[in-house]
Amino acid sequence: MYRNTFYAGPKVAAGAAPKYTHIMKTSFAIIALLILLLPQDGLCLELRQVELGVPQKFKKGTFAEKRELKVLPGISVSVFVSGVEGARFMAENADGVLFLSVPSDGTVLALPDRDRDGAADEVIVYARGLKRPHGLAFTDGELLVAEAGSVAALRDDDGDLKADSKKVITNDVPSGGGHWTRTIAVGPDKAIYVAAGSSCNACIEEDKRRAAVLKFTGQEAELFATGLRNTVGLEFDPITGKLWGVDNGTDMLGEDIPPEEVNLIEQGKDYGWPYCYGNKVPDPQLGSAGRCAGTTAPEVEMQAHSAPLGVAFGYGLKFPNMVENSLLIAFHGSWNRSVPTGYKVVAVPFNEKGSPAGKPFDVITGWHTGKEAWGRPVDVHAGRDGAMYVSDDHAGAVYKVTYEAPKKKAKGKR
Ligand SMILES: [Ca+2]
Ligand SMILES: [Ca+2]
Repeated sequence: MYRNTFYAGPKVAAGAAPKYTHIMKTSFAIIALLILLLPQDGLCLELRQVELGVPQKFKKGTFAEKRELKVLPGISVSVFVSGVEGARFMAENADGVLFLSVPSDGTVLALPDRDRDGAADEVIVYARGLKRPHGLAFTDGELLVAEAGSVAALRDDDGDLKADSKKVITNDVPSGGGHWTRTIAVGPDKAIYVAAGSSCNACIEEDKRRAAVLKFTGQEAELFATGLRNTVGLEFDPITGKLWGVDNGTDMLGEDIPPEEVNLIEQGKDYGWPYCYGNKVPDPQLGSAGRCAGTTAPEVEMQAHSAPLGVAFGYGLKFPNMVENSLLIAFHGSWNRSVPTGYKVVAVPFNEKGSPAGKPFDVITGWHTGKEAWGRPVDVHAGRDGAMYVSDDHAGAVYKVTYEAPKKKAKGKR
């Protein structure tokens, strides 16, 4: 459904009638000019099937057999680490070492690739005994970890990639049932922002800290934004300093409603849940047009039940402009839909002003074969090395995604 039509230009020209009027000539000139004005990398958005690269040491379990993905032309995907079942969120330290949370194990892992061969050399337990550690963020050399009920700062003083101290920043983070993941982002103001999803599918929360983004400048939570059923991916645009998040819509309303949302998350705003979804649409049970008028609509609506989790701005990636200048989103995939959807990485193109500037388009798909899912993307990270990293809690892996421009076809062919 996200089939992008940005490059429909040449098709329009090919299908035109042979009688060229002046107007048509002008149109052709404009189309030709538009084609010339396309970004240099003129990205073809048709996906191609590629084999997943699997280093010998990871050829077991899910990766014992040949696996394929569909990717934008020029993209390669390989296993960076495997055997990390329940792999969730990622962060990278100043030395380019990738960190990974495994909430089901209570651990945060460090995954150094010292020989830079594109695969983690070893899996080091950076910290253990944590309470469902999920969101990670580095700030001033410390690793902030969002746990169920708290945010802690972990520090490795001797550089062995094992934490030596843990300091609790706040205990004013709601724990409890329902959407348990806590994600975290550090603002340009140095404040800590934590997303806490709802305790239920659709209900009126007693704890105001649920279904909200909380802001911490000290130990006490401040309600920053509300009406966010389950915002998981949360990221500041490093250029504009604005906060963006993806929200998971209510289940059981239908196959294609409500849309999953990309929201520009701003102070004091109400994003609707449980009363409204999408662009101020009243929830059939709880909502009303009056109640919805004061809510903030999403910036981008996406396929219902895709389950968007981690997000990352692509700035700095060694990828085509359209991917680099985008908000990348990992879709975990549906459960509340007869035909599965999601199970992929998409990009929402952003313009120079830092606003979404087009429909989301697929970057990598294929973890769901149509019969079964052998993997489920969770988080996406734009590496300092220009590569993209994608975690997968089902296959228990992190993938490294790289790009090399496809060789141009020789002229005169076709
Ligand atoms: Ca390595
Ligand atoms: Ca240490």
